[in-house]
Amino acid sequence: MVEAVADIGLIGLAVMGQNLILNMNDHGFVVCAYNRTTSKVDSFLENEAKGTNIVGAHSVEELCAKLKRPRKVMLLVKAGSAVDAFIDQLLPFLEKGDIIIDGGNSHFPDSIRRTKELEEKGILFVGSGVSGGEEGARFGPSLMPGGNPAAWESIKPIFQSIAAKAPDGAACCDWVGETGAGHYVKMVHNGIEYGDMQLITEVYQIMLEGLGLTHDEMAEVFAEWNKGELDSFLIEITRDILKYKDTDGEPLVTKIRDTAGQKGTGKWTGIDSLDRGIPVTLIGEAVYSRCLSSLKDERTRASKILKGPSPKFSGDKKAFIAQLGQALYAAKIVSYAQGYMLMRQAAKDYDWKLNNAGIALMWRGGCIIRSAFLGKIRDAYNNNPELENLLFDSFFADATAKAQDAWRNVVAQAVVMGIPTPALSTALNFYDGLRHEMLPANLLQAQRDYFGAHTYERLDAPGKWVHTNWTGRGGNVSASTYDA
Ligand code: 2AM
Repeated sequence: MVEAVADIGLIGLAVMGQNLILNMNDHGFVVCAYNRTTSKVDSFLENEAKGTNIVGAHSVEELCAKLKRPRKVMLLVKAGSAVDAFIDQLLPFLEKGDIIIDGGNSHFPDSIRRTKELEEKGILFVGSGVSGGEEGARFGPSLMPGGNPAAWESIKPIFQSIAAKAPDGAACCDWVGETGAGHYVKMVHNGIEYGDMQLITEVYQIMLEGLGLTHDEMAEVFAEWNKGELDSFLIEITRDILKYKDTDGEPLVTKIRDTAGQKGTGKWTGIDSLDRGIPVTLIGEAVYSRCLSSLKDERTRASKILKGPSPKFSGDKKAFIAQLGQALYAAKIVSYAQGYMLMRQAAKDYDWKLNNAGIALMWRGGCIIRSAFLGKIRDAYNNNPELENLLFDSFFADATAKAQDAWRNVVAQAVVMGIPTPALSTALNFYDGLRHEMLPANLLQAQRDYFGAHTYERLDAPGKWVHTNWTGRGGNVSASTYDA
């Protein structure tokens, strides 16, 4: 009879899995490690895990036998069929009330499905976003668990002790919501990361081409920004990157080919926003900007054919740099507001009770988008859990109001100089669109009714759909039964 000694089992001994195990061990939990290729279990126990309380298993059966009840098994394997395969292998050795946690990069619809399928079998499934890379996994990741809420009490002590801590000491891990909510929120997190990075690169291009600053001067600007409301991991690493010199003393960043890669989670967020009809324009522009960057050969040809203005700024540089910081801040607020709009809609669509303040806290530390600013978002949702839009919170409404003159000037100057600012400007366009009670969609509806008899709703008769015979020709029949 194998003794049930372990608090949790972990399957998947790639770097993320190994580091999470070591992190759990540091916090006093006994972990049982297993991997498809079992030689990795032995090598892990003999090397990285030597001298720790970590135990190993050479089969799924042995793993389950070594777990205290309710059993908790965390998967850190390749997303997709490997997760389903392990779930199938585990089921014969689990009992009702046992917990399976998927900490991989799964797409949220899979987590919705797995939660439901396993619930029918009495097994509690958790799909958890894990952010912070290898370093985060080892010393404190941001953890975003969602799924079957009945699992939370059992896994909470482990998750909250291994998670990153915000500066106030709070764990960057809380229950996100039901079924696929954890992986959904992780997806939106990644999309927001795309947006934050894109905004910083636009500001960099303006400082480089428009203001003609050196990389060391720019590093100083970022260092200054990192002391204020923009204080964040991405601003901090940008400062360090700008200062970093190649062997010849030139800034290394200038030697990097300007084509951005992507793994697809930003794209998932963009596609999801289109599916849900929520204008997450900044992340969309961030994804498209990476696409445009990768058309390097075409851009090289275009640079010789297409004309533009001279990108030289004439004016008070110091004042303009301060305005750049304001523009960056305001656009970032819009980006998070859009991300929260998307999560709000998904919560409606899937009937999730999303923990909005908790989400900001989970992103506050441990992950790439960690920033001081997320503390303010948490405050906004703590003050009003039903907040319709982040921009309606008085702190953020005031912040955007204060920043907007600078923001408008930055976008205007960039347009005049011919420097692209897709994210900074789409954020401003969204802001202006949102604050217009009347948009020109009345004309658009008229056009649709004109050419396709799609009907329109009158402002003075809400709910009443009418068709106008705009030309005097044709009939009065509306197109409610067909789409032209
Ligand atoms: P391996 O060491 O046996 O390849 C990251 O790739 C982790 O996912 C590794 O632990 C790897 O196990 C595991 N993994 C990848 N594909 C898998 C599959 N189809 N079935 C089981 N484990 C898999």
